[in-house]
Amino acid sequence: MKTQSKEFFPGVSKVQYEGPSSKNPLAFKHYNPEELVEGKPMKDHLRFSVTYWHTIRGQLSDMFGVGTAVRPWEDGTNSVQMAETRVRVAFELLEKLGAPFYAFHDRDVAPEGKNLRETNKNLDAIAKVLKAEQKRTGVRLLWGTACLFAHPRFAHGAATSCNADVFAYAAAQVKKAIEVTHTLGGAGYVFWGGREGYTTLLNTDLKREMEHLGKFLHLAVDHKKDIGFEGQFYIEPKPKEPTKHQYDSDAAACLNFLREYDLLNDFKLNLETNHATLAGHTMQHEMEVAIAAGALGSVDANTGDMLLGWDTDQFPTSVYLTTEIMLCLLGMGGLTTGGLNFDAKVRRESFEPVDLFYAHIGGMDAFARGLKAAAAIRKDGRLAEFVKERYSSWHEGIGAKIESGTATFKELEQYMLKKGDIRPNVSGRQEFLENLFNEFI
Ligand code: XUL
Ligand code: CO
Repeated sequence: MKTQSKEFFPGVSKVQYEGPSSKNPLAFKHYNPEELVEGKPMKDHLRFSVTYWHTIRGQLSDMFGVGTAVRPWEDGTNSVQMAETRVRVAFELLEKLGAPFYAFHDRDVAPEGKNLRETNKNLDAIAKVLKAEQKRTGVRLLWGTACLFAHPRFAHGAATSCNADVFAYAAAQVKKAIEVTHTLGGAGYVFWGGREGYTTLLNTDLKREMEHLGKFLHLAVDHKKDIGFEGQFYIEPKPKEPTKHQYDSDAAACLNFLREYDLLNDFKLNLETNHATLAGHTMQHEMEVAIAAGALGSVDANTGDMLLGWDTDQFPTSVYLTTEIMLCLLGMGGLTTGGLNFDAKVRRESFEPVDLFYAHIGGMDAFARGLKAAAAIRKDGRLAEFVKERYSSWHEGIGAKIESGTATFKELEQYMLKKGDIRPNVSGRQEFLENLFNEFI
């Protein structure tokens, strides 16, 4: 393997922390990797990850026009040689950003061959280069996944396709993708069911398709155990796009699915902010639902545009949003195998290579601020105290009795008959709490 001395981002050196007063657009103002927050370095709280599909492969095309991305290293092919060059591009960017992780779909990193055998060979060849670059830089794989949605063979879905051969192809592809993820020491593996859903129920046997998906995931768990892969499996919910209705539509639907098919012990959720928006939820809602089930695993850190009803995958810049996310994460004791994976792309108008740096630096700084704000809210304690106090009627007397499971309907009726009636006696204080939250932003 020849070593490449060529620099792909010549105008950018290693991004440094310069503090809040810096005016350098290629410096961190808030993300200071080694700075301790609640006794832990920021980098370990945040576990930032760069996505290969957007950052390295994204061409910035949309429904109305071709890609605008200027990427001087691209030679116009999707050859294995080109794929190798892209690995060098990716790791230069990762190193310069100081991002500890990356994530990919199999087809992002290596080209599809003329059949599965050749495709697997291509993937193996690139996996070797990825491994060498991981070793050279210390960057790790947050998770791998398989692209089961771009190729025409998946038009009707993958695990939920009407065609059993497609299920078999998808199984073979996921088997290989898990193996490559394992070889690269991946901390996890994601299942996002790109086309696992339907566009019309007129042609769809919903029950059968869901059962097939359950079976598929069980087979994946079996294979994971067979090869000794200890990374975490995740499901990534999304309600629509590309199908009209995706089976993994939101956190609650995923949890129900996992419970119904006896998969809850083997999967956690990878929650994406823009998907929460599309589902009509806030990210905080999705996170609380997953945390309540002990199933929040990782975060695809992006954001949508409130005026657009599709998955715009923008870089997160709202400190309010990142504070909410970090409050949830700190509250659950932090990320373990998961990370903050920037499943985000620069705008079609932001087509220069340097824009990739501005975007990531902005996202990392926004999360660093969110982390600090969330830690300050926790240290202050008033918010947590308010919530605790709001439920104080459950701490003793009849509330404690109900919670401990010893009260009966009969007894509760007796209790209320004696008491007569009740009136709301505590304000929800939403506005007060919103003001309190803003004190820390
Ligand atoms: C698509 C999406 C995916 C998954 C991985 O909306 O979020 O990129 O994160 O397949
Ligand atoms: Co995603």
